[in-house]
Amino acid sequence: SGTMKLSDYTPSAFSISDLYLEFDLQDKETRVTAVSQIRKLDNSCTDLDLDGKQLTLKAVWVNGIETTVTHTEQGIRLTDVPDQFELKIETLIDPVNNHALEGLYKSGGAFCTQCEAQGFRRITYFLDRPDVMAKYRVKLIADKQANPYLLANGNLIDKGEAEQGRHWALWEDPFPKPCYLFALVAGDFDKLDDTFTTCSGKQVKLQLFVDKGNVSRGRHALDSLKKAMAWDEQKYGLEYDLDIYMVVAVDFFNMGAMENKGLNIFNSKYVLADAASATDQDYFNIESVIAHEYFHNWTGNRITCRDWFQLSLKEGLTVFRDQQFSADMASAAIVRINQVKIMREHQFAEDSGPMAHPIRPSEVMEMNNFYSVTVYDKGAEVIRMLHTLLGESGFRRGMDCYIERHDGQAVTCDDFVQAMEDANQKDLSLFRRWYSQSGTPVISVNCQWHQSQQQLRLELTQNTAPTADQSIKQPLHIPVGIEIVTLSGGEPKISEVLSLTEQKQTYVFENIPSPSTVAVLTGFSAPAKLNYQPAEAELMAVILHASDAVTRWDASQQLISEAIFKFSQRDNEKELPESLKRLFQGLLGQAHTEPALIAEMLELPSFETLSQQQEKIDLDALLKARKQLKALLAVNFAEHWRALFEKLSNSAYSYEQTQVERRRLSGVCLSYLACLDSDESLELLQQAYEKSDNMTDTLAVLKACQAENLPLFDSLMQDFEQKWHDDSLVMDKWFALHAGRQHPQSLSNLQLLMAHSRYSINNPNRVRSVMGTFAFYNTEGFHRRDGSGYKFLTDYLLELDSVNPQVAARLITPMIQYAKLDEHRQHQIRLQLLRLFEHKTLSRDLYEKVQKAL
Ligand code: BAL
Ligand code: ZN
Repeated sequence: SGTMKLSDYTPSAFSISDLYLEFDLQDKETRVTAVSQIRKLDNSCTDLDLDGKQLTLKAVWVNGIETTVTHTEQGIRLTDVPDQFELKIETLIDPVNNHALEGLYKSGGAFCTQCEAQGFRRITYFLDRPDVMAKYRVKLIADKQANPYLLANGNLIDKGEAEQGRHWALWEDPFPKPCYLFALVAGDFDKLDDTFTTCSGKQVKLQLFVDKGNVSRGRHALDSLKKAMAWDEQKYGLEYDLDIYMVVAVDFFNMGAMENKGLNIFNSKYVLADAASATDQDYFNIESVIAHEYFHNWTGNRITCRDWFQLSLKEGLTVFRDQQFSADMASAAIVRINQVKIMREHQFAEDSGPMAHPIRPSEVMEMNNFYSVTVYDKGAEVIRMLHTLLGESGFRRGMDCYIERHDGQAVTCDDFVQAMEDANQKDLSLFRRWYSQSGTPVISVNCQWHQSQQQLRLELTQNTAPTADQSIKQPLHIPVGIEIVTLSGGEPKISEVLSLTEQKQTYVFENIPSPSTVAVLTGFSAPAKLNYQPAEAELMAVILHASDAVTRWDASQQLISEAIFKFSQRDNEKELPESLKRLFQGLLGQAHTEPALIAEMLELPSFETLSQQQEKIDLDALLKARKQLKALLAVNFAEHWRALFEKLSNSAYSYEQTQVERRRLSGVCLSYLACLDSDESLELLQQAYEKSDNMTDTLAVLKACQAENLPLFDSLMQDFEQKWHDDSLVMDKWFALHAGRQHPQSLSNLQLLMAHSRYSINNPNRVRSVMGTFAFYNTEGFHRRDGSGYKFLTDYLLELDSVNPQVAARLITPMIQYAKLDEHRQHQIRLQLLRLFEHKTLSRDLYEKVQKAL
């Protein structure tokens, strides 16, 4: 029902060159007047169909003459329209009661908008599709006292006073844009001002709007913006194109942020930071999201998508660009490791579940469901592979060609690959399959060193299992990074990228005189899984001697994973394997040299990552095994954790790389120390909490106590709540810590959280911190054998779906990815999915997922 297909795309029969919008902003009854200049492109077409949703239509005029229209499923139809005409439409909308947070709504005291993907149709009747690009003029009229700031895209060209304490502002955006990039904001804020001088000497005004009283928390975002602007000029030669760039932080927002032309709207979580209230991770995320939205100005806004199936054209590319930026700002290896974790924990799960789709989906019921980790993160991996295959300068040539060729257009993923191909005279026809084929390829590795021939033979076989959306799979063009490492650590060291294009290929490396092994898929050179079990000694050699940090991390994670899997197959394992003893001994010994990398290597792979390595999981055994191993490592190295922790204390907080790395490692030490059931370690945790001058260290203590369910957790959390109960963003951390806690009463705890005065089902950040954390990360609680965790989520989804379907559809993810679980749990889940399925008024968002999961 209502499925859209990529293959059904047809160009619009009408174009709209100019749009004048007037908003008479009132809480419950905002009057919107839209005047479009329309031209018929397809002369055989007599009727004009416009999209519209939840609008009250007042009147329609064609060339000044009032006209009647018919209402359709999608909106309205005008029949027998002229070849060229002015269309004026007046509608009423209700921002205060818009809790779906799409279109125009109120966030706290401010009016704001979210139009991507299809929110503009909730503002006026329009051709709500990205290939219809118009020039906008926007007039806002509102009460002056409540809304001293009236903002829209582009440049402010006029303003004035109106009757009854109202005022108005007129904005003009010189660049034609699709309606999903339209934005307005009206409200009262504190403002931070800055300027950026572009490479051609143009002065750009930068303005950051935050809730009153939050000025001191906006500095980091503004500094990040300037870094991003400079980076895009230097790296890609891309300069900002308007005289003003505005960022507004709002508290009610479905996504992270939105790249509206010249007027970004952000979830306040990705803007506000200071040492006391934000963690290092928050600082990192802010820098990365600010950059992401800024980079969209070229990859997304100047060149946009022809249709929504092409979403990865702008998102995959822009995520790749923000990853490159982050790697340049911080530690490249750590940034990469964290991206690999996201792929393995979330994208692999999506690709093997009922919502599997290629990075360019071919069928969509609800577009909001395709703002996915596949389109974004796998999309970025596909761009990264192009970068690997073409090299830094080849990729830049391709980007230059893409921008020169398509500036001002709405294009396809294929246009992008074509530009890369043409700029480099390289055949990418096989590579294009990454855009149309879903699923995670598995690369099986057979590696043998032959002493007599001094040869290393490597046989690679690729295979992609059928996915829910596609049964037949073909070989892909996979760049496979390899590093040959001698077991002794001596020469030769060989690193290269192999181009695997067939199902099976053999590679022979000559002149390898000593016993050697090979690390495969180094740097996560492709979004693939490996079927490869090197011997322990080989993994150890890679961990010790490989030149690439990500490769060393990966090998250590594999060694640890195998120990966990072995533990999970036996009952009460009490002995730490020798290999792990040696690994941890070695890592702890060199911890001071690369603290962040060592922190990553010392941390056990997550439950989600472990699950993705197995066909079927014994959830209880796997959780238990992971815990047992952690406890053994804690006890075995108790003195090391303590000594290392003491050495890592920092001076006064600053968000600066060496400090960040030390805090990261110190947090890992705490997580092991919390496993030691001793007065001494409790004392240490308590002191660490009291001594902390920043949120990173504070949260590390709380997380450590939470993970081990220490009684200390309760008293610290009470203290934390007293200190922060007026600060919603910090309270989200408090909510998440409680919601993620394993506890026999975890469900009644959730109920208490949702009755808390700071909780609101209308705020997506609150919902995500409580129900999101529970469903995604409280594995014990959510997957209780009696099914009560599934029922709890389902009850909540039924309520949330009528408020905010987009957020509801995100929260259901852990419940539809159930194929690896035991039969009993699968059955419990299906019962709940059926309840949803039979619900009469289920949103399209949830319906699409539930129906595919059943
Ligand atoms: N375009 C939606 C938010 C983002 O990806 O930037
Ligand atoms: Zn984006």
